[in-house]
Amino acid sequence: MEGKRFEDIVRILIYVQLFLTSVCGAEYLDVRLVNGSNNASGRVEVSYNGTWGTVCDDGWDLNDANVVCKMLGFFDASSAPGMAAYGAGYGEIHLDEVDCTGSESSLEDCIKSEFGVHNCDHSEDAGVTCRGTMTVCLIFFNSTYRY
Ligand SMILES: [Ca+2]
Ligand SMILES: [Ca+2]
Repeated sequence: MEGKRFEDIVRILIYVQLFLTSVCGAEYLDVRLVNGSNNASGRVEVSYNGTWGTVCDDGWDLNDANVVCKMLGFFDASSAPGMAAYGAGYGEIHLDEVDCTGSESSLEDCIKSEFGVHNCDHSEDAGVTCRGTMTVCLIFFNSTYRY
């Protein structure tokens, strides 16, 4: 009886985790927004091999921005400014020619260049403005992925 109840609880927790992962877009590629006026906007940076780098604005549009915002626990994006709208980054440019449909749960799942392959400079860094905080997702991220 005790063992059965424990199994049920574990099963429910696994379902909850799977549900939140699909709804919230939790993924393993780390993404952050830099230099925005709040935590919902900024220059898009992704971590690859332990190094933060930027994303080129070639082909950057709202579909791509939607994926970034979902990864961060927001509902979607309201804009996808390019041309270093949130300031030019430095160091690596990790991604170029990003071509998401908008339904992917991670930039990794989108059509795009190989990491580090690009014809850009930092004056073309991509940005996003996100909207619609999904509180349940933020709690989930904070407890599962961020710390
Ligand atoms: Ca695109
Ligand atoms: Ca390009």
